Amino acid sequence: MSAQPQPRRLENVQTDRGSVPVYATGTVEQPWDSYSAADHDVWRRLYARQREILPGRACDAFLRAQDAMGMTPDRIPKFSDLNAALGAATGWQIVGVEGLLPELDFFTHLANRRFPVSWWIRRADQIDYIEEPDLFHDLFGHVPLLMDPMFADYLEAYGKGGVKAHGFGPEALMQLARLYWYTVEFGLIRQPDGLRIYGAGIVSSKGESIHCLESAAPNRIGFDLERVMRTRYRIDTYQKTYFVIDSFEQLIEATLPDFAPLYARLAGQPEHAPEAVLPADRVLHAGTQQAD
Ligand code: HBI
Ligand code: FE
Repeated sequence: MSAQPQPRRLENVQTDRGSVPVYATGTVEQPWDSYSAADHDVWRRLYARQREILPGRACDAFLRAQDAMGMTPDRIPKFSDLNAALGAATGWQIVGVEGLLPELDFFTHLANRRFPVSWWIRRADQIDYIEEPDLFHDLFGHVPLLMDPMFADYLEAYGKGGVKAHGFGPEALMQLARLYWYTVEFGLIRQPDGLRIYGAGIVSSKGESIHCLESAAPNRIGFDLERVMRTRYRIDTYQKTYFVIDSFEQLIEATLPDFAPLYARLAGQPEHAPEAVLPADRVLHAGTQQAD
């Protein structure tokens, strides 16, 4: 049985991720007592499955933080418990929401060190894939790195940049959405002992956790802010390109400067296809783009 009621759908908006539903805004108290045994079981199965494959694939900071904040497979965590650990580590808080928020609401939460988490979890028949961010994706995928001081600062700076970008129009917002996609959702990081995952869209997916590191198909390219902001992305397949950072410090350094001159420079410049490899790229791996 799924968690009820389902979020209230307000409208659909067109983005380069396709048509995306926007839900009722506002934060909600996590209705923890209303989770069914089946809901807890979905959490348990997903948690166990990911933690089995993530050592040696997810970055050390992610795995360490997950343990430090007390996430376990036993049951769906209480937001209030996680908030105690988060607050002490970096001052971030999670707030319950119905689902996707309008961009400005989302950015405003991040700018104030609040991360919106869907309160409901997917059904058992959606274990492998769900289009909308549910509690497992948000909590398991996004929340652990909020314990990391550098990543915590990056996400706040991103939110502040997003609030400002609203004054620059749809092109700037699309470029910022690409930055989010290729870092927070699908980013890879270079550790001394090899490439690792930090993106929430990857660590919450078994298939992509393996594909992004082990498949010859996708490109793996050194992170460059302007390159990323010009690159379209796919929402219907594994990524064609992963961008690799050297440290979370690199991300915060790239994101702190005012983006206004950047938007001016990028205006009217051609976009890059999701699978493009360019002469100026720092190529770690040029993908075959063949199914494997
Ligand atoms: N809302 N709850 C929620 N979670 C997201 O990840 C999210 C969102 N609204 C907008 C949004 N992401 C995207 O526009 C990002 O590109 C910023
Ligand atoms: Fe996400």
